[in-house]
Amino acid sequence: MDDLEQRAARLIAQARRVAVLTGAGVSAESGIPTFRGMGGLWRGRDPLSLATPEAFAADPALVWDFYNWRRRIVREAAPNPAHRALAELAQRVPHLTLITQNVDRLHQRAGSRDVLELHGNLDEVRCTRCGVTSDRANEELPSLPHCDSCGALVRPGVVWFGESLPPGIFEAAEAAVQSAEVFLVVGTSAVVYPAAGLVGTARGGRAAVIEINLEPTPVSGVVDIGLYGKAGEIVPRLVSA
Ligand code: BJW
Ligand code: ZN
Repeated sequence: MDDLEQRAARLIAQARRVAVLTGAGVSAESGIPTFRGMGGLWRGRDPLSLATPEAFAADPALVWDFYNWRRRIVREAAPNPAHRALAELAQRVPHLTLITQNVDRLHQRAGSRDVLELHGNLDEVRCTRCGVTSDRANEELPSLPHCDSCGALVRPGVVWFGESLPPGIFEAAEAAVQSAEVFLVVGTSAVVYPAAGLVGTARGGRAAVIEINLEPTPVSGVVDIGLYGKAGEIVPRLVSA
């Protein structure tokens, strides 16, 4: 552990309130493609262009094929040391709030409880007509899955660009970041709002911000400590120190 990591580990060890924000990078070592960077294309398309209500309206079967492909990857994946270390950290810190942009539920599978899912998850689907939500985890879904209650087309239970976040979730995340002494920002490119804005929220409060990422991001200039390398290596070191 170098000096910076030691400083970060000390801050975490002394904190009573810790907030954590994770992004796709925390699941990369579980074999789940990230959105930007190494993720690349899916059938020649930019994955981000499929994460919109417009794409779903234009070609729901294409968008469902994309989500069904990802549901399969996630089903076959397992939490990695970063997920497990964050679940363990929650046992040690008096108040820890885990906020994630990820839809893969690997934090929950690693043992984290009360995770604030800013962008929904891949397990649930929502009816486009009656709005009923149902859990279809571990199920192989067709290209055009239908609602058990009314028969209309269902959509993935995730948050696409231009859509609002699930009610109350972002407010809870902001409150946790405002009262935190340490805010860990792990494996996110920090370009998608409002999630990325939580770093500004932390700066307005009293939290020391620690970023962990393979490389610097747009928020690196305002964090207190930047640790650059693999989350699956750095996070466990910080937690066990
Ligand atoms: C590693 C690693 C390893 C790799 N170890 N690290 C203010 C300003 C500008 C724009 C807006 C704004 N407010 C709102 C907007 C519009 C928009 C937005 O932010 N656009 C920007 C792109 C400019 N935001 C929205 O539309 C949001 N809604 C909203 O604001 O509602 C209010 C509203 C309504 C109507 C009109 C206007 C406002 C909703 C955003 C929803 C985002 N949805 C997605 C898809 C979810 C479903 C799905 O999974 O398919 O969420 S997009 C995608 O990006 C996904 C992710 O959660 C999100 C963030 O990505 P993330 O997690 O950071 O991943 P990557 O791939 O970007 O980065 C991975 C990182 O890991 C990299 O940095 C690597 O280096 C690192 N890494 N391996 C450590 N081993
Ligand atoms: Zn329905």
